Amino acid sequence: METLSKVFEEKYNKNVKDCTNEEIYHGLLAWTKEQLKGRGYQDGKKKIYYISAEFLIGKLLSNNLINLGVYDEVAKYLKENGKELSMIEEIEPEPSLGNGGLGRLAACFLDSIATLGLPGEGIGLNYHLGLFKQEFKDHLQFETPNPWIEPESWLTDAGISYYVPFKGFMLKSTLYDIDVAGYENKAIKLRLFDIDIADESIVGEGISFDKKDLLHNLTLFLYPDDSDDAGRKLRIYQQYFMVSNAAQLILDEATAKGCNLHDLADYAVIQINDTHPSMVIPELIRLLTERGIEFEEACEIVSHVCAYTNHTILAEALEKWPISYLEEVVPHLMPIIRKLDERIKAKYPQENLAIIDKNDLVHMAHMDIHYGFSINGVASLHTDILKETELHQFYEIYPDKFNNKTNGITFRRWLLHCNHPLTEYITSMLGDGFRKDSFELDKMLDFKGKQDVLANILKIKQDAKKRCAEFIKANTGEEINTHSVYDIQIKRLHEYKRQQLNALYIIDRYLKIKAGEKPERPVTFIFGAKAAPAYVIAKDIIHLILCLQELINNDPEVSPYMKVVMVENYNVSAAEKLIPACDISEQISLASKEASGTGNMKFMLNGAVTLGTMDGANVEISQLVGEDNIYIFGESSEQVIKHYEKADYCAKDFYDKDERIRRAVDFIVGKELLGIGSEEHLRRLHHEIVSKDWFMTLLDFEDYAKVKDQALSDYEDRTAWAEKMLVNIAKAGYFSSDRTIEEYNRDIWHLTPAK
Ligand code: NBG
Repeated sequence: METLSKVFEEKYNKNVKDCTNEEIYHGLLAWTKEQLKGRGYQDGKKKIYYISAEFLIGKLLSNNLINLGVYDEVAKYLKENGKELSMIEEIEPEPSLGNGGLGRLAACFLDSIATLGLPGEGIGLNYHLGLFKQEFKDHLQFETPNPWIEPESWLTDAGISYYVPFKGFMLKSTLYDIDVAGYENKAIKLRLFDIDIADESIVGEGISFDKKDLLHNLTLFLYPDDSDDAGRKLRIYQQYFMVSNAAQLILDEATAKGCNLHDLADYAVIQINDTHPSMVIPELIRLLTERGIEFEEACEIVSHVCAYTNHTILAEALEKWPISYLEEVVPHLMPIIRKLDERIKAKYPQENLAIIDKNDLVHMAHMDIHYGFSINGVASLHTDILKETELHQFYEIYPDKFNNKTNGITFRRWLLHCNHPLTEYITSMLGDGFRKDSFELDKMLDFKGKQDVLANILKIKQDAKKRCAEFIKANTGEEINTHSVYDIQIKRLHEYKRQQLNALYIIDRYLKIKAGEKPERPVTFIFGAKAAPAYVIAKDIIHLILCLQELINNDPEVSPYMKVVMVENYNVSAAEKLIPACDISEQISLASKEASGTGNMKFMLNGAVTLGTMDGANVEISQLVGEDNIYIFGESSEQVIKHYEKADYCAKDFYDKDERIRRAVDFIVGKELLGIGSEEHLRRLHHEIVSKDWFMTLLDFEDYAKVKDQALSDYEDRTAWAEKMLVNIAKAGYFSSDRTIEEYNRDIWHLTPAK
């Protein structure tokens, strides 16, 4: 800790004892960056380039200290000097460079790539103001900028620039790097491209700005509102800026290592994370042909370099860009995309395989599948659905390209960092082998039935609930009962994830309590979610939850038995505080719609029991823990897919014939909530649920309520519940992102790990 002490002396001319927490944070930041550099970087002939529009990295200080193996030492040193590392962590701003699972997965993957010693880097954009910061006012979501880049930050100017051509102008990039330490291993880089002339002062009220002012807005926000043409075009500008920089960097790095371009696949493999980076395919072909390679060969080369991951079957996320947009933004790519399409049409004339369809839309995923060598889904059920339904026509012509890579999470952040007491307890039971080999957690099963162990697990959960209650108090102002059941649903707000189903259950329970049915133990229903700024119904659902929070928590007849809290500005840091405290993990998407889910894995690892549908990775969780240790409800994905095919689901039928459902749904527009909230929002949501309900909330309501009641009643047998917690923790080993990345490497990337 001598070098660290020196930092404070040199930087502030002070002893650490006399530094403020801000000064200590900045001192630690500088010191940690030095340590990271000192570690060196993973290297090798061939490298994985993980290109992603999102990297939801979270705060970095503690994680870096853990991966550098100095966390305990630093914490101790600070404590001896009267300082608390956990307070210092609070000072770090959290970058919001992602929406949800897709971006967080990318961050977990970087941690695992580094930990496994694989040469690689992440490539994305340096959004100055992130996604947005969420604020609640009048029970509604408002968006404000979320600046995170301070004069001293984790970013380092890499001294690398490229020119990116657009129609009529060029933009010069600047590259910033963030080092990502492997756990007890060398580092890799997250490389974020930016423009120097980005100008935050063009942002007006909320997050509004001139979407056409490209010279100044290009890297301000992640996914600007795509509800209008200007917003959608800005997205294409961003995507092309990202991949053109990436392609130039990749070719430069490869040639510097001796690549002659013909053998690019020996030097580089690109993972295309959803369709946002798909233009890297025509861009690489363009750059290769500029450097003298024939078009046909360029196609061949690129087809051996690019691999595509699909993260959703929702049509809205499978990007299809009108030719006219691409002509306007990147006209130089269009001739290439047309040729790529003609080559396919010559071989496969079927319309549903085309890159350019008859409405002049360019299907980005189709381009990835034809011109990539691998396509993977992110959980076993999801991959099956891609093969059998969603992308079946492609599976028929390219069966060998399809493979599954069930998602994972980094245990360094989602156990070691966010739950020190549980980590220490597991270590005391098993030793610390599980930190590197997550499957060792399985050995916890040997402690099944051991009363002292079960009691300790319950105690650790109880302490986590106390800490979480403090966080909730600070965030929402609400006091919650730490002996209540913590039932948590935290994830992006989307109708398919069905936060509205949870809300209907809450209403149903409220009505029962009002009618005199007093439950044995209180429940706290905890939500956290951002809604996309232009997603009207998602915002209406937030409105409903916030109105319920107000109504229920202020009703002295009901609030002793239940409370509702919606955490404001849900982000990675909030997740780290909520997940260790959770009893029941809500994973209630409509079966077939959640590609994988990764929150479900974080919860089980921290000893929560899942209440969920047979969707995404829930299926694999249920297979691993067995039916006694999970609560499954709802229609299966096959049944749901059939409902869609036959178009035979009618929400109104459920509403008409089921009194209980009707009462809960009508409560949305009853006098209690109308007295609190906005009639416009509540009526629109009510109408949506009764007359559309695209994601079949009412179909699963009865079963959901039944199974949830069962879980709540089982919770009362504390020993039996602790046993479920233990099995969930023990079986979480499979969901380490180290396992996922090993599989990517074994089946797709074929890199040699550094020693
Ligand atoms: C999300 C899915 C999740 C999945 C993550 C990571 C998108 C487009 N997809 O189910 O909805 O866990 O990707 O794969 O964000």
